[in-house]
Amino acid sequence: MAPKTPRYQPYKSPAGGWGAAAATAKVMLEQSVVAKGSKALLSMNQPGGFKCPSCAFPDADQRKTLEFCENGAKALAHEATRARVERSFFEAHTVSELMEQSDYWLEMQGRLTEPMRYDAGTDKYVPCSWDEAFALIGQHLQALDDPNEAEFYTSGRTPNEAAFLYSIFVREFGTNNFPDCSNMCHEPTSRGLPPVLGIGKGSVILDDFAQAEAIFVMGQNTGTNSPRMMTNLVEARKRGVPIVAVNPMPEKALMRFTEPQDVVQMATFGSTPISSEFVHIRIGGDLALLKGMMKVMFERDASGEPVLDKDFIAEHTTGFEALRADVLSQNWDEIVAISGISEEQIRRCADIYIRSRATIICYGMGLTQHQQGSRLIQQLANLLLLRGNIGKPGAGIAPIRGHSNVQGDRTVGIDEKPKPAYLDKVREVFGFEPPRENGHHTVESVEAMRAGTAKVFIGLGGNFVRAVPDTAEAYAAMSRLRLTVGIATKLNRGHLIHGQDALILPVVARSERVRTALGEQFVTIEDAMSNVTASRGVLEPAAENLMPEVEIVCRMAMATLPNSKVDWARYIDDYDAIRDKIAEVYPELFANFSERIKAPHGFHLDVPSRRRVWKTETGKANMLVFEGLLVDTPVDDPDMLRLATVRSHDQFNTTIYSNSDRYRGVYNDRMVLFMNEADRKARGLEAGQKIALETIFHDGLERRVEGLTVLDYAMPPGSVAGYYPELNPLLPLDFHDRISGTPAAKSIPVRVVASS
Ligand SMILES: Nc1nc2c(c(=O)[nH]1)N[C@H]1C(S)=C(S)[C@@H](COP(=O)(O)OP(=O)(O)OC[C@H]3O[C@@H](n4cnc5c(=O)[nH]c(N)nc54)[C@H](O)[C@@H]3O)O[C@H]1N2
Ligand SMILES: Nc1nc2c(c(=O)[nH]1)N[C@H]1C(S)=C(S)[C@@H](COP(=O)(O)OP(=O)(O)OC[C@H]3O[C@@H](n4cnc5c(=O)[nH]c(N)nc54)[C@H](O)[C@@H]3O)O[C@H]1N2
Ligand SMILES: [Mo]
Repeated sequence: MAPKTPRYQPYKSPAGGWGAAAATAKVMLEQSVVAKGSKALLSMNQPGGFKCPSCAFPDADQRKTLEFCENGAKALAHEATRARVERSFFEAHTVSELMEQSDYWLEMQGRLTEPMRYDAGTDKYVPCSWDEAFALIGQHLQALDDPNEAEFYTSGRTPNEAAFLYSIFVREFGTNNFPDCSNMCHEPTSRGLPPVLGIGKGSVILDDFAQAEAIFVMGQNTGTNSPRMMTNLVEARKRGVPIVAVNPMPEKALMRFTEPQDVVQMATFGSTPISSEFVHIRIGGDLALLKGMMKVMFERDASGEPVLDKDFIAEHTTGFEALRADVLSQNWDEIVAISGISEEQIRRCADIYIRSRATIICYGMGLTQHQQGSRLIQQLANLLLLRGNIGKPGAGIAPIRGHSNVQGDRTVGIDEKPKPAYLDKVREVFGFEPPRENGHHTVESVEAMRAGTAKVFIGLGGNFVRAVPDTAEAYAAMSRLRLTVGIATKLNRGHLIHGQDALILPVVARSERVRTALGEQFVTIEDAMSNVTASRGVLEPAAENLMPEVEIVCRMAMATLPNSKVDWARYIDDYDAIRDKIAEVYPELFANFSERIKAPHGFHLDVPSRRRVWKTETGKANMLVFEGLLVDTPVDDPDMLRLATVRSHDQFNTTIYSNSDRYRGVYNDRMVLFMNEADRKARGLEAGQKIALETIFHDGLERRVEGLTVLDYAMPPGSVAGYYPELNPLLPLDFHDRISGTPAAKSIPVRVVASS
């Protein structure tokens, strides 16, 4: 494939619309799946069909006959692709040769077809039998001196049934080392919210969007990363609901959107303006904005206006006085300087918030991926609590999760810090003693690999080494392991960075049928609004020799734990039996799981904060104080820029669908840096010039990425953006939120240096 010429040209049309329709058709053609893909799309997110493998946004009960978006279609087309990676492919390329190829190229080779084992003699992956693969895993795990020398990663596409069994297998084996993609994602939600609201999940359901009187979308690129949510935003705007978008990038779909499924709008080239208020925040400025809004509220309250929900505050919360004192002690000059937002606009945002009787705040990685991400989310909750906006119709906190089942995986046991009550249940239900000490989250697992204390890595999905910070060090650390295992649909970099022994184990994908000795099985997933639904693939598996993830987990367990107390053989075939065990371990959430899941749209897991029941130590919602206005440690360097690493419109995390990002006007290039014109000129740079970036960090390690093209873009001063994962070499492993362990991928302190 000859590289196409880069082109930079602002996108003039509204987001969505014919551009989205055309992109959907294009990807179906590219992957040669027009007929098969179109048929599958009809079943996507419909009762009896499968759940979209892309994002975690819920589907509507009664909305549309088609319930998918452009990016869901891309995810499906890439999963259903005709391209295959067969043994002849591995025969033709050494692993070192494959390392020279781009992530995009690797992705485009297609679906994995059979288990492969690394052969050091030839530096190639060679075919192996499933029995051989599991025996190798068993041998390596049994040979460890301590079960804590193994790291068991999960990526959020894994369904509940496989994730639950994996959590049981790993605990019976003897460790809580569960690094998870969530550790890089919404962990600040999972760890930050429980002390405040008693649960680390959102309190909103889809129906709330129809009743909201104001919606804030903070640090989230809706039109790209959860496009089905655009329907809710469009509906809200048509009702005249104000939408406030808070983002350092003027993301296209947050400005204007054409609903591809709105026949009239499509035919008339119409569109709906989305944000009524665009808040062009500086990177890391959200805490100052939130405190500014609260300050306005406290000031207006002091002058006798009824802007606070005092009954709610008195009955349901603690910490109000301390919060007020902290917020009132902040001064406007600093609030304005740090947020980059004028006092006038902050007052306007506060006014929108005060006028609304029911407000939803949605947020994404722009808020979580900061050094104080968890505490920032806590302040967002405070803002909602001040007007009783949790636990009433049309209001609430809405973390927009990433992977389609990332929330479910956590619910069913993928947790490196398990609660004693849960461990007691596991012991009671399965009859073994699970380990009690905390295990590793993602950053800690990389640290263990670097230190040489980790010896085995098993990746249930995902592309760990490409997703984590400090790419080069992570590669080196992974390469020292004794065994690496990638359980995957597609070939990725994580399979090329391998231990002394290495396996690639290909799985049946979400859109494909799972057949066992007991007939066709289905799996379940939990969306970002706590709905659990069934997912039944409709396509034939991509190859004969693929294995369902559930079976892979069971067979790893059988090979590793010959004296296991768990009836693994049964679960290979009977997914209802797995669900019965989930119900036993989580009686409050999953009682009668096998029955309730039969409802066409599944069921909603209880979220106590929706009922204004606070499972905190005080039994109330606790307004916690976070002093100051900074979510990232200040850097004393006048040249410093804050770099946010973001997703393009044409990627799913480390999977690159194309090298273009049409809404941001970038074609055939991912090595770009979005920069404010004044910042560029101040550095004496020309637009289009190639530069390098260097991280400003205190550990003495040089972190540099070469060959980035500077593009003039409407970024706030001092804020720049570029693409993940290409810029991960700039993200220091130690640059993370201490509460959640989440790398601060949105606020890397960098400086521009000449490209060598
Ligand atoms: N098509 C597609 N869908 C996806 C994914 C994908 O890669 N592709 N990934 C999935 C996953 S795992 C996740 S977690 C989600 C991610 O979805 P998002 O949360 O939308 O993730 P990002 O694209 O990383 O960036 C979010 C936004 O944060 C903004 N931002 C950066 N810094 C700041 C800041 O300091 N303050 C504020 N307010 N905003 C800031 C960026 O400009 C960007 O618009 O999407 C999921 N869905
Ligand atoms: N700098 C920077 N780093 C980041 C982020 C950022 O914004 N900036 N975002 C972080 C976030 S939010 C996340 S969630 C992580 C993502 O980290 P991961 O979840 O580890 O990465 P993905 O790219 O989603 O994983 C893609 C791979 O999953 C495999 N796969 C796909 N479908 C299936 C399936 O059904 N089953 C199995 N077993 N495998 C499958 C395919 O082989 C594919 O190559 O990255 C994090 N890293
Ligand atoms: Mo994520």
